[in-house]
Amino acid sequence: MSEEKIMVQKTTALLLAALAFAVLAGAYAVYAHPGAQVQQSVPAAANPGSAAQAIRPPPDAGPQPAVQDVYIRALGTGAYDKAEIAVKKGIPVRFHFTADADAGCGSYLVMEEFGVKLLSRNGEEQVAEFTPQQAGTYEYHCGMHMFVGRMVVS
Ligand SMILES: [Cu+2]
Repeated sequence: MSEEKIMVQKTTALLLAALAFAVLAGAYAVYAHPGAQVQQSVPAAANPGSAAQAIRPPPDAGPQPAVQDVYIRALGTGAYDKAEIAVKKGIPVRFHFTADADAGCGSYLVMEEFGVKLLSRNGEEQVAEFTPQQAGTYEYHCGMHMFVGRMVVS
């Protein structure tokens, strides 16, 4: 009799355990899926924001400077402060030229390809504007090529 009781109790315990498992699994299935949908909706809701950010970079990274400002100085030592400058083609260049008072003939700068002829007196700045359309290397120099620099267009 007592063994039967134990068997019944064991069977009942197993059934209860199985039932409890089924209830828990069901509860998990019911609650986990809505939860998963909520978790999915969070990235989905974040996607529009990141999509907007993905749309923004092109305008931010895309627009090129309206003008490229470059600064060249003829020094009393007989050379320009920059032996080489780099600019992008298709974008206007604003070429700022200044010669030190003791720069001698360096106070006159020429860049034939772009019709640039600038004379800086007493350290005053002179500006020329032009737009290089072709990649290449162009020389700027004084009237007698003692001062020489290069502008690289890419
Ligand atoms: Cu010279």
